[in-house]
Amino acid sequence: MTLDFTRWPEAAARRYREKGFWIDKPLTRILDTQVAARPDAVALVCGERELSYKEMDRRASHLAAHLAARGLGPGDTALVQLPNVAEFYLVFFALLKIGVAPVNALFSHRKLELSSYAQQIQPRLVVATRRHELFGDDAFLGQLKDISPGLSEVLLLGEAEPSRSLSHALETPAAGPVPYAPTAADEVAFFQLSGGSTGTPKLIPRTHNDYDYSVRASADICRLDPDTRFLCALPAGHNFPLSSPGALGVFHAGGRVVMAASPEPLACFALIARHGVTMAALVPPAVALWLEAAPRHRADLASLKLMQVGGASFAEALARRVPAELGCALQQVFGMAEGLVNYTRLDDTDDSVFTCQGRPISPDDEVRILDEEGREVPDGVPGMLATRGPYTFRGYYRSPEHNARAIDADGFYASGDVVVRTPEGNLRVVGRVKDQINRGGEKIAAEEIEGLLMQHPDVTHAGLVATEDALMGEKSCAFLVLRQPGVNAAALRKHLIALGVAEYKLPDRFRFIDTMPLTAVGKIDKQGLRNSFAQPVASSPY
Ligand code: OOB
Repeated sequence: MTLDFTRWPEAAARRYREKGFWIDKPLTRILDTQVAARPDAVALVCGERELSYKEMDRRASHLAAHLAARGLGPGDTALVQLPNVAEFYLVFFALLKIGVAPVNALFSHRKLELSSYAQQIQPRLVVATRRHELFGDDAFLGQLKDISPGLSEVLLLGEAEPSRSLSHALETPAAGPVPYAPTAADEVAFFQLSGGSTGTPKLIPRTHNDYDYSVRASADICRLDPDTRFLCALPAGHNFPLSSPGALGVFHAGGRVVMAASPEPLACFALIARHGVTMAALVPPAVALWLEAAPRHRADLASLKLMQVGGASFAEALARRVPAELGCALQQVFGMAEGLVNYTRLDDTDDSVFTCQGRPISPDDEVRILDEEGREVPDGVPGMLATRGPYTFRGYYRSPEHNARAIDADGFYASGDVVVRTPEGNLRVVGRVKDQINRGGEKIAAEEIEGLLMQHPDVTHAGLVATEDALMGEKSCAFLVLRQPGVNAAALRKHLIALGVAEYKLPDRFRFIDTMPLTAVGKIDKQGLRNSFAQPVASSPY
């Protein structure tokens, strides 16, 4: 059994193999290689726990056998929601071993996001923690079962009942031999989450071949080696800390991943000092907090050699402070869960590193920068980024309508970013055409929130736009036209929370207006809304 997804055309796949990008090995080879090469080296540090490669593999194998014995295998999917704990990688490798493709939901995701993912992948397995509000009792699990009738296995962290305890399944060897194997390397290994600009969050099938290439090539570009100690402080499942080069790149190189619950500076500084962390990956607002706290803790940061920053625009003024104030090199990373990742290189000039977001991983990453008519623009002129390549997907999972818009006839994915190419071949992100708010690296699809606001009986029109914010880069503001006066910001927040949307997607501000400005074609005039944000609005309750 295999999952249906949009494959690369044969000719492209052949070329990627010939060039050695696709090596036809499952992602489990990352772990297998290290179990053979350095079984006792520490792979993972989480709190007081240290796991060697051998121990990581042993636990993942126990879980793999446990699930395979229950009939899970290729063609099946899993919905996984874990915080930054060692179990995240153990579960990830266990599922790869048996060919079950997971969606790794963010810990901040709530009922709406998880239900939508379950709807789309129809999971047979849910892995979660009792510590999350949705899994404190079994009510939501019941709802998931209604959405996905084939859901037969649940494994929870913090669960007392052994048959549903994730820890128990990781620690307990199978009673007898159980056969299992990963899916073929050109099949779906797992699903990445799209930041999205549509009403429902979309899923991105990633194959072993394409993802493994991005991991290997990223590890090379960032010069990872067995001495690398990587602080994983962003959500572990996000494409940046997972594969750019992220934890998988570090495992590939035989290094060590140190897990942090969040990017909060003081806890991270203590981890850096204690474990000799050499590399960290952060979003811009977290770097700002680190810069603020660093002067009082400079000694803690002595081992840090490389700070990667990505996920959202990083102001040049902050970028310039990183080497001097954190005592390490800076690397900018402009990537996307759909594939393409750009890095400034470690030997680039200071000016490039401070002002650019880097260049693609692969010589076969094709990047077109297009004007409104779809013509390529010259270097130095801003245009919309479209890309295809050996690790850029060819279509969202089961979303033919959206794919028709996001991917052109030649297979180029339009990321919705406005970029400029410099004469040196570096990209600079200068804007965005997709209807998305980038709240410090966390992406909010305007359409999704507008749809939820419109579900309130008193709302007739809703428009969500980005507003500037000194720390977060962007925050969100909802403009609303009401059927009748009365409902206020607090009531609308409550409405959204009750619908079960992740908290980071709640509008930071609400503005009430009499009429919604429209464009000539009758769409909400987002630019008009953004412009009016700067001016006080007469009917605002503030
Ligand atoms: C990363 O992935 P996603 O899927 O959460 O978000 C992708 C979008 C990009 O299309 C762009 O709009 C924005 O996030 N973005 C940046 C950026 N890095 C990402 N905008 C400006 N400057 C940057 N450096 O965010 C992601 C995936 C892998 C590695 C790094 C980031």
